[in-house]
Amino acid sequence: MKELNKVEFKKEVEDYLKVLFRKSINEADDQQKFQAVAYAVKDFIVDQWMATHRTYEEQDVKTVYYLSMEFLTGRALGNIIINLKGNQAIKDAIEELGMDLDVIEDQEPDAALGNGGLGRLAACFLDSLSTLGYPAYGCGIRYKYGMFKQVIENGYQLEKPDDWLKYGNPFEIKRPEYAVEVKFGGYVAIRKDECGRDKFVQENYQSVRAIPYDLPIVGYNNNVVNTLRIWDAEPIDTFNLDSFDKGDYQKAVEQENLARTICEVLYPNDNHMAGKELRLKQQYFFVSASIQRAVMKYMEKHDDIRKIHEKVVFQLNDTHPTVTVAELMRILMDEYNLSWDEAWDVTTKSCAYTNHTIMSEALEKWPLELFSRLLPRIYQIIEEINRRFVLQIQAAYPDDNSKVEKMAIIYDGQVKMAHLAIAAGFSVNGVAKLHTEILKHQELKDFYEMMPEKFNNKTNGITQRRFLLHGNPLLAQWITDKIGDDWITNLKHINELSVYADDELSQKEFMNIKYKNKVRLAKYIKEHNGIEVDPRSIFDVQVKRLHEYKRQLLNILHVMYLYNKLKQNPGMDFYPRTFIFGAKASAGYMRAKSIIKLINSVGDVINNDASINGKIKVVFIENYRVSNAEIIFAAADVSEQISTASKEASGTGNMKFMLNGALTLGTMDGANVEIVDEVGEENAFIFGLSSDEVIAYEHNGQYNPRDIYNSDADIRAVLTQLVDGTYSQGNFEEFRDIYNSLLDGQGGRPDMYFILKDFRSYAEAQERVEAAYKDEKKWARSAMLNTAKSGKFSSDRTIEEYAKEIWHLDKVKVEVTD
Ligand code: 26W
Repeated sequence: MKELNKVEFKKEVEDYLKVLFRKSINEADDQQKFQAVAYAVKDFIVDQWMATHRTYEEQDVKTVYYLSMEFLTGRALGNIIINLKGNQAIKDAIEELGMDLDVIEDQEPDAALGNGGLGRLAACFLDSLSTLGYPAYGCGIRYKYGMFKQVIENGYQLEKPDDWLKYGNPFEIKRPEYAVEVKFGGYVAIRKDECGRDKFVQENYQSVRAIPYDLPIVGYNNNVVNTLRIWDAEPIDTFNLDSFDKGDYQKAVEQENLARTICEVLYPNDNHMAGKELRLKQQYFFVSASIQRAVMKYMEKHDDIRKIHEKVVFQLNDTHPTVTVAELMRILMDEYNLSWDEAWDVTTKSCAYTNHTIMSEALEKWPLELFSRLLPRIYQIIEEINRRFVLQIQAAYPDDNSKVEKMAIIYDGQVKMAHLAIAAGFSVNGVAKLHTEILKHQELKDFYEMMPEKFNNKTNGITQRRFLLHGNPLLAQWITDKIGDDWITNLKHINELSVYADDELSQKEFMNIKYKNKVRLAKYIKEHNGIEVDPRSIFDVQVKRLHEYKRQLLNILHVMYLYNKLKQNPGMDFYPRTFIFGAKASAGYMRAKSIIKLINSVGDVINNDASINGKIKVVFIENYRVSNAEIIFAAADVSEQISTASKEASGTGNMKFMLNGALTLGTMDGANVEIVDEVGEENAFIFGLSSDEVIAYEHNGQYNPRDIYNSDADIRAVLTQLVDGTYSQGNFEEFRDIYNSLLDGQGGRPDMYFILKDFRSYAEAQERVEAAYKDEKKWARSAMLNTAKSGKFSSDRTIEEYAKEIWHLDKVKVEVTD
């Protein structure tokens, strides 16, 4: 690794301030200083970036293209610095320039090009790919506005635009030389080519120019810099007089508008398919651009397109990029003259699909009318894929007509993207053991029975470099002092901490670091919420997207229940607790927004009730995002992972908490199951229905929350408080919808997510949490063991599995020559 030279670096920062802003250090503001530092860092990595790509070309490596609508990368500067092992040199340089690295890092807006789990997973995967030395491109969209900024006003969520590119992005490089054209609409005509063959050509279409921007993904201490390539759209030509003459004025305007709108904004829906035309345009836009470029790049160095799968593999991050299948077929047949069978052979050897959710409202299905109008050639190809797939189903199940109904790609007037991905992909994976089992035996049962060899599990992971080394520097240093720094690139080593779990001095040190991190978070909360919280209280944290299945409602109902108990019995034995929430609700998800309001309203009442002596505090952290997540995970005692069993595919927040020494309070859902396997049930708090029980109730309809309401006075009291104005200043209607959802269900099933059913079990688990926390040594031991046993949950492990079992990639070593 090239060493970072402090003196040179300082000069670079000063030069950039001059060149970019015509300012000296003393005149520049913090944002300008951040920009100058970022450019200086980019300067340093660009040699490695070039060397990486030179090495890839020389060795003619196989490359994975990770196609994703979302990359929730967060801030880049701090992460790049730690991956360069340049923390100290850069910190010193910056200090000598009279600046503070934390302040500089704080100037960078989060790149929030994602909603939640799926987008953040993609970002962790890129970090691991580079650190492990695997050749990879991330392919996505350069949204002008990322995930909205959440502002809480009066307890309500408001959405503000996230203008993350306002000051420009110092890390990106625009690559107009790689621009490609992407076509929409029109019709498909059959024309003769120069050799007299029939050709399918799209005519009378509208098109845009896709322009890539490259972002560096820096591996840890290994010279490897992969590329995250995000596409922007520009109008194909500027308005020319020709169009006027031809009377195409209208079309020229429409094309301009198309280019302007495609990359405007990230859809802020998590686990909910809205079915908007613009969303399908976004999908085809970035897929077509990425696949065109991948094919061109391959053909620059090879001559037989029939072998592209030997050098290229496309991983589809959920169904969002599934048009890849048809786009690749189109390019192979229409542009490279492959026959259907040849093209299908290549396509089915190069596409693999990851499923991230079983929530039925998340499944992507597009109306035929919309799909065929927007993507006429792609639609033709999907029709033919479907026709052949249906024949295959019929051949496999000649006596069972229901199979076609359940498995066809086109059915009921819709294109079913998951079915397309499964039919064409060579691999279908779930993201945690339990999730994969549910896919195989419930949701995708028919597909599994027909094509069992495609199905496999890849349990998710997270990068310890961002979520421990960067986010929790005190703990990171302590761990390194104890066991050395191998854990940074091989998290299995963190298990060596286990021997310290019973050592009282180590326990004290560990909890002392936790305390300091709680003080850091308390300061953040004071500054951002104006609420005073006691760092000695239990920090009980639930941060994730707001969704009914994630059951933030169970958490806050339990807070209401505890508060009632405390009011009834002020002298009761009660360990002070701070309940911390952070969650964005999709802008149109009314019930989710109402739950945010409830959390804030409950907080207002409880936090201002002097009679309980601050024993309970409720904090809603505004605008939860990657940058404040790092601070939150480091400070948590209790990790709330309380989804209705079977609904959370994996969860990844659960792993970040564990890594930072929080104890999981959770259901046997998603990766929680594997967390408990690793750390032991005695070091977690498990409660609630199992996934089998939930699924059984869903089938037999035998659950009636009214029975619980009628028989349990405490629950009844809490529910009544939703509609008697206790938390809404006398407004009985404010939380009526939440109340109804639990008891009436309005068309759907009442209490679909089994909140009342799991309530008692949850409350009892919470009692175990309190009892455990009171035993300081025992808690410290459990907390340390959580960190020690988190080795499995590194995204490095996950990526090794993908690389070996799905992608078949080789690792590359990169040398930088000056
Ligand atoms: C079409 C609308 C839409 C948008 C986003 C549907 C589905 C999604 C994502 C697949 C939702 C998502 O982020 N799923 C989460 O993926 C994580 C990474 O695998 C898992 O850890 C979470 O359990 C899962 O909810």
